[in-house]
Order: sequence, then C-alpha cells, then structure tokens
Amino acid sequence: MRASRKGEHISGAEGIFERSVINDAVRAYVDRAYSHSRGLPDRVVITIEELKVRPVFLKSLPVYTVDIKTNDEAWEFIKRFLFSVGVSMRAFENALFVVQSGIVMRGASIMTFKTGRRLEPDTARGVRATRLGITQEAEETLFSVIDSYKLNRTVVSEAIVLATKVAAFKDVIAELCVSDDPDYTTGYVSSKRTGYLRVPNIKEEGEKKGGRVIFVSEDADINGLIHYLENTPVVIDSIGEFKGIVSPDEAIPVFNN
Ligand code: PML
Repeated sequence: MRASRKGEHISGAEGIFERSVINDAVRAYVDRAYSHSRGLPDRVVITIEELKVRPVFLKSLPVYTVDIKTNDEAWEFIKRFLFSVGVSMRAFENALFVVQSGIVMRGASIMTFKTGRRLEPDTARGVRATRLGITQEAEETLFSVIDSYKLNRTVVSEAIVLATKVAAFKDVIAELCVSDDPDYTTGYVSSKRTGYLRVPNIKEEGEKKGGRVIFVSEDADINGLIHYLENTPVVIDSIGEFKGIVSPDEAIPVFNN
C-alpha cells in the first residue's frame, strides 16, 4: 500500500499473505492509509502480486531497548553505535542530513559506510524494502512479546521484520531508522551482529522529519542489494530474543576482530 498527497509520500506498508486472508489484509491497509498521523492521502495505491519464487525464511533479530531519556542522549548513543560498527564521521553526518532534511523519502538511502556516498539511484525516492512478511505463528509470538512490553504491535513488528530483511544482506553494515510519523518518537539502529536496538527520544514529538539509511561496504553490490530489497521475498518464521532495557554502554558492541 502506498498513500500520498499532492505527490508527497504519507505512508506505505507491505506484507506476504496466504490467498485466503488477502481481503482482510487489503481492508486493513485501506484503514491504515486513511488514518495516518501524517494526514489524509489523495491517492492510495494497493498492489497485489503473486510470489513467483519461494521466500527466504529468517529468524528475526534480537531486540533491545536502549535506556535513553533525551534527544541528545539518543544521538550521542547513535553516533557511538555507528562508529563502533565502522561508520565514519562523514557517513554519519551525511546520514544525519538524510533523516533531518525534511525530504520524506518512500524508501531508504543506501550509503557507503566510510566515504558516505549515496548509492540509491533516485535520492528523492530511495529504495524501499518490499516483499517481506511473517508467518502467522511467528506473528502471534511476536505480538505477545510486544504486548508484554506495552508497545505498538503494528509499528514494532513491521520494523523488526524490515530490519531483519535488510540486515541479512551480505554487504549491509548497519541501518538507522527515524520514523516519519510525527507521533512516533522511537527509532532504531540495527545490524546482523548487534541485533535491533530501539532508541527512544530519537526525535521530538510532532516532528515530521524522518528516514532510513542503510550503511553498506565501500564495494557493495548495489544492484544485488536493490534487487534483494525490492524483489526477494523474505518471511520471518521464528522470533529472536527480546532482551529488555539495556544501558547505552551495554548496547555498544565490542568486536574482537
Ligand atoms: C516506522 O515508523 O515505521 C518506524 C518505526 C521504528 C521503530 C519501531 C520500534 O519502536 O521499535
């Protein structure tokens, strides 16, 4: 589902479903399109496509919530985290521009982690990860954990599914996400090695700016990555651990190699 107003992106969502639940899924997407806090769309596009290839099945990333109380603490943590996985100051600053510029992209920016070059072919649109889903059984497990932490089921589960798909590509170093939903002030940083780290207070309440940056190696196979994000179906069939609240120091990875 893609919802926009005067050509500007409002919201988007996708899933992989059995034929028998498609009608319900479409109804739910229409409801979402018309109830987003970014406003009412004047155009909603729903596309349904049959999968032609068998999905890749993955276990979701382990989830941590970093104990962050202020916006300054959030960005100090993000900077430390990204530096710890090898992201350079230049790439960090370029990523900051992407998530704070106010240009809301439908998809993610893809950025080399050292030189900070943007590799997405269309910098206004970005690259959107689609063809991702979760089995009914895994979703029930995930929802019950999310409920136990009193979090938003839809937002958190979809973000974990997406981050898991992104992190699984060989050339991806890390991902940074700031929601463009003005009501949602928790974002995340993630990578295959560290898991999915929820970052509260990543932005101020009411702020519409947001975005995603996928940091990749300097010699990343960009065409392979775009093809993977847009076309390879990925389904989460088991759920990684929810590790609760950790301090920023505990969340910064220490790698021995
Ligand atoms: C989004 O708005 O889709 C991104 C939300 C990212 C954070 C979700 C979470 O609370 O873990």
